[in-house]
Amino acid sequence: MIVHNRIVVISDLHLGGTEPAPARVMGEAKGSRINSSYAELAEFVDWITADPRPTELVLNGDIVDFLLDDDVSAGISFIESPTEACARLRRIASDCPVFDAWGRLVRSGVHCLTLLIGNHDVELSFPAVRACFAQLLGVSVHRIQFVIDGEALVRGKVLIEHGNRYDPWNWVDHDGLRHERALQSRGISASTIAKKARFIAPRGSHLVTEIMNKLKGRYRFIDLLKPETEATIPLLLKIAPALQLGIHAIYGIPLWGGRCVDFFKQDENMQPTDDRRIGSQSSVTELEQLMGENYSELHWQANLALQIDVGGFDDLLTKHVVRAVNQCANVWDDLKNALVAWTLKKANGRDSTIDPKTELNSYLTAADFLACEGKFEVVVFGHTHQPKALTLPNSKAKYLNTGTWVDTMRLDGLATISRAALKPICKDFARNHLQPYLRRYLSYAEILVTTDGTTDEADVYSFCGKANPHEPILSAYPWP
Ligand SMILES: [Mn+2]
Repeated sequence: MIVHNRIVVISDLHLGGTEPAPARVMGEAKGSRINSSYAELAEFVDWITADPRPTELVLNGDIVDFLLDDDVSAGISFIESPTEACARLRRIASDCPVFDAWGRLVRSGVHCLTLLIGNHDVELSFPAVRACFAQLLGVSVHRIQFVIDGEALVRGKVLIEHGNRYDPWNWVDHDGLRHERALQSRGISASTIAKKARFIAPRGSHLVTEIMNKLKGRYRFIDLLKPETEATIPLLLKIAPALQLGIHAIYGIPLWGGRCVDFFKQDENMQPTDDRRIGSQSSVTELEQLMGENYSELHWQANLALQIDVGGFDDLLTKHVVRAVNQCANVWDDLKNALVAWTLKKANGRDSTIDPKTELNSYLTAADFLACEGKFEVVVFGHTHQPKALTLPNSKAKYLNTGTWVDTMRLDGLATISRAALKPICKDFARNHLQPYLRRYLSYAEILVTTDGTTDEADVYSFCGKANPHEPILSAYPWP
């Protein structure tokens, strides 16, 4: 009889924030939570626990979300104090039944739990936060495996990682993070580290805390739309053109600390050529594409600000982003609605990422290269929030993406409908009446590895309740 090790992978749970309350003022949305599937997730974990086959449940990054903040003025892209990060984790767990379910899984003695770090939960790598996580599960920290420092997880011929390593907006400086942790473990405050050596959160994190969180009260759809770069940034610029300089400044973040002055480069296999550097080789072209003709003027202004004051990032944000955010809270009208919708339409028209059989080139190329180099049969990523299952062109290995458990808006239909038909949709967006557009694809990968390391089965499914756990990838919950 062939003995299998069963691996189940989920990612991008983004647990945290407070539950959205019904709007008191028309259109104003309260509550920052984006995952409304807490109960379903707990049911899913209990479904695994009840299975007699020993299973490793892998939480493949962005498990909790330290960037989801109801205090939008805070703008904290990285919680450097372990005490505060623990307090935040406890608050996230306080109304989340999933922590108890994970505890039951580990205490079963049959199954085990492994966590990888993503880009919204880097604080989970802190020793104190790992201990706190285990305490919340009611188990010893030694019974949970934490994969940190940018390592990938390998099980036989299966490679698992979050996937943000191939995303110039969300690449994490794990060396900087490790340095802060080394000090923390000795009880030394991070504030004693020279500014040059400090960990800097990825630019994508700053985009969330400095801009998106601040706009979310007015435009709740902002962090439910994917893909982030291709849809969200053009959309932000349509809502508030004055945000351009702020977005430019955020894109330049790797340069601000004065440490990472060299650009991060990806080789032809989309691998970072030097893991210690951040930035993007293609930053200029990419920004030109996103921002259009005003780019050179912005570039000049931002560089001037940099020369005047290396620590001038806060200033730039205060002057340009905060003002733009305040302005756009008052200038919403039908014309803007239409523009927003047309932007979405364009973004979605270009966007083949909705198809579970296609993947963005950077992830596809990176995964194919990894499979060839390491002779892997299966490569599993998360991060993009788009579930996938396809065969990689060169290696012929399987590529799985575990998608997300957060609420999702897929506006694929907009690409074909008339401008007139867009009007009621725009109105719904303006009023934060999003219920008709929200979908939940509770996706997971299930992989069977034989004792000699080869894979027998590897696929992505949607969980639609214990009675319907193995539904096709894009089956939305609730299952009919
Ligand atoms: Mn991510």
